[in-house]
Amino acid sequence: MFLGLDSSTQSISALIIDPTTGTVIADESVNFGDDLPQYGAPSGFIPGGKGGEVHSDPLMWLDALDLLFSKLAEKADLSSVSVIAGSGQQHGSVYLSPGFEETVGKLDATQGLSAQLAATLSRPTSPIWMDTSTAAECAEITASLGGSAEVCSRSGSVAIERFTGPQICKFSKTDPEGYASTQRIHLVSSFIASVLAGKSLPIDYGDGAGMNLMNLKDLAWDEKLLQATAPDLAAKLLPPSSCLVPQGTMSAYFTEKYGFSPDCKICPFTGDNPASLVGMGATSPGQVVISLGTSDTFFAAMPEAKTDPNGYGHVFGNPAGGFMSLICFLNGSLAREALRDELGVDWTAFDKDALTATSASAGKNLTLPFYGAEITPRHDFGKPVTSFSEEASPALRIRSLLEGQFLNMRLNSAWMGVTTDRIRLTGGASNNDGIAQVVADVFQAPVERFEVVNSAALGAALVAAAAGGHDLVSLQEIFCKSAPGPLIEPDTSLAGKYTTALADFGKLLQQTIHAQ
Ligand code: XUL
Repeated sequence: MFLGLDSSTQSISALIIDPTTGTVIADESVNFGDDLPQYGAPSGFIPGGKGGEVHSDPLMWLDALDLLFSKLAEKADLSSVSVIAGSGQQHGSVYLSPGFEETVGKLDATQGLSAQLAATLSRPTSPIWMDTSTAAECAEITASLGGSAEVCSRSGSVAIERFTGPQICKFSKTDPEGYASTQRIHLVSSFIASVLAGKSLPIDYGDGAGMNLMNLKDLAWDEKLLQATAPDLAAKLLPPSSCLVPQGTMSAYFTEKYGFSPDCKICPFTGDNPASLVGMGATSPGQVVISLGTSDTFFAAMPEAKTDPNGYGHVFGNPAGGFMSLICFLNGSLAREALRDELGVDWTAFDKDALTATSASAGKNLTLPFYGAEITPRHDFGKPVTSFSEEASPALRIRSLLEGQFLNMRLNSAWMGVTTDRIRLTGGASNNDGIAQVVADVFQAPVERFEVVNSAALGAALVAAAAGGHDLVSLQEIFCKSAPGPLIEPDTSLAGKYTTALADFGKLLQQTIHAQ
């Protein structure tokens, strides 16, 4: 059996699969806020951070790991787990003193993890992906590399506040002593993997690409980026590695305490987005995942490392090999809800019948669907911009907003150079037939609904099974099932209209950005 673990912002989850029967044997989760209220982090991070700082307590993650395994041991025989793989919320970092390496290798199973490892933290808290406090460091790194384009072409992203490099840079400047006493820097993912293995395991290519430090060409730490970020940084990082190759075995602490086998192998952990790519069955180029949530995200596999010339999208390693993109759109459900409220309608106005009634106008009326600041494209629009009069009927305005959202997605994912063969749609709004049809029509690709509750933990379990000799693509065919219901086919008669609309949308976008 194979175990996948995901350490996310609000919880840590584990899922055990049996690939021979294609079943999930057990799954368990610990919610940081509910199960560990003593940390005062109801949403998984320490509230009240100043100047955009968002940190978490790594000891909370350790207590959660103990709790998770004690619950899981009641449900399953953990001695039959042969490989563990995992993922973590991306970008978050853990800072460790020289004592870590020694302590983590000889933990006492009669005590807890947090009590024994607390003294090995050289920084008591960990900045996580929600942190936006490093604008100055991003500017510095960008300037020393000679511009955003250079940072992006090397690392896969322009310098981004939440990415680990700028966070490390800030720590080294604000607490030089704390930084100097740091022997090892881990991501959330590699920290958890290292605790399991009882020794530091490397950061993987998937999560490593979310640091503004790894060069996509050779998958190694980039000398110039390291130098621009902080002194002696190379020595604090292990060389990046594939998450498919186990690099350790379960430490005695876990074998004694929870009954794992000493032969249980541990893979380097990856990021939650790369793991989700696996859990959504989308590691082969052509399969695109669109998640419709508060913000919308678009992620997809790419055979080679291409980077977004505009610097909006990110490139991470694909656990199956090659690369993946992750593109976030802030104006997702928030924009759909804003229009719904503005028009005083309910979601039935977004239904398939309501939208089909206006399909003759497909692509005719353009809306830049941004109710405030957007990151793709990076601009504060203030309010939506339309190419038509505000008097347009509610039905036309809804069609136009949705088309605008997905034209923007199509436009800003074109740099990947991958043909969209099939879209896997997930997240709250994916249940809406009207919205799903507009996605299919704008992209001219069939849409499949996907309901995976914890795609990162499932993806990690599949990585563990692949590391144990199973074929990753076959595993995805077995475990990554679409929701019941037919495939939503695109209306191919609209293809030409959307090609024209895409060009017009791009022009309106440029005009608006330059005029504002
Ligand atoms: C990706 C990102 C988030 C975290 C959430 O760049 O910041 O998706 O990985 O866990």
